[in-house]
Amino acid sequence: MKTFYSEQHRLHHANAELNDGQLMPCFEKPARADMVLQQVQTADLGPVFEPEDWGEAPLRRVHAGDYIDFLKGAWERWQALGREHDMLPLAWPSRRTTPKRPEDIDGQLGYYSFDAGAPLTATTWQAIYSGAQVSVSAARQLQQGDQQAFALCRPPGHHAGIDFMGGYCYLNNAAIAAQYLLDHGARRVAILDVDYHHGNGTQDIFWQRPDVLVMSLHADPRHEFPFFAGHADERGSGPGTGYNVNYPLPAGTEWAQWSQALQDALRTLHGYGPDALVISLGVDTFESDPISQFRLKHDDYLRMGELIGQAGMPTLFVMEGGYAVEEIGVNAVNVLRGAES
Ligand code: Q9C
Ligand code: ZN
Repeated sequence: MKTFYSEQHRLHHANAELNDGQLMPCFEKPARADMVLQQVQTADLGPVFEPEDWGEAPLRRVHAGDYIDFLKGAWERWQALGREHDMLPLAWPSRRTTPKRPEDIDGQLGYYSFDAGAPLTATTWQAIYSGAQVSVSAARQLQQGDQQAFALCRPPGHHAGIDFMGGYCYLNNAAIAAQYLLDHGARRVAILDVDYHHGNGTQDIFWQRPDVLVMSLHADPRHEFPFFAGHADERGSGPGTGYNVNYPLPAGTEWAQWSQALQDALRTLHGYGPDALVISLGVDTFESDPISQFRLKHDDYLRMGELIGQAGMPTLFVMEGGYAVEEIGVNAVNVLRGAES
């Protein structure tokens, strides 16, 4: 299958994140994408292409215009205040407040985020813009008739909602791809999120919509980030009721239990009958991931790919999480090889 990739991901390399009460070097770093690209080449998965530039329109089909404008202009406003370090939010609206958008840049950082896990740097916009172009370019390949394609996006996207960033995510690459497919002939699209964390941003974007079935297998939010979304009783609202399906799983989950949830999701998928499938491909379910608590092994990712491939649908894989940097390439490419077989 074809891989889409842009070197520009390197332009997002933040200094620190808050972990266990301490500022630590970011887990989400450029070496992650390097390892995946290296394994795509080592495993001879197929050719690697630069994305084309589709402009901002596909991003604005999914995200609020004011949010995109904020991301684009944030650094300039920050710098004008004489600040040189990465931008991080420090205040959020709480229950029983009416979140009016503040004028101040610190206020707006909180307004457009749900955590402090998405630092903005001087060149983050260029990196996330190119990541979204990678996703659209790969989606276009499906629309042109390829059965499978791989969008090697970095930073990831599934925690980014209509108008918020968080959890290392800014633009929801998988959602942008799904919307692109709908805008170019698909009647229904399904997103299956296999990242360890709940895809709260994707859930937010399609919450009220029946034209995108969103399914996520993830760590139970009672005990794991993003904490405030991902429960099994969250099923969508209005016309979207029933088109959001969550599979919260306990810490320590191994392939036997994980794959049962996957099989259930695949049955739901067939009942829905979409024209295309988008996989939010996080491999932070790996047994030695430094921030996660599932126990999938290298070979389990081959089985995962096989089961997804057997669904027989045009499938776009979009890279999400995975922080065991040395292993991320092998695990991600195992899914892709399994799907092709
Ligand atoms: N102590 C993705 O995988 N912080 N995002 C966790 C761990 C947030 C993960 C803190 C993790 C976000 C795309
Ligand atoms: Zn994750």
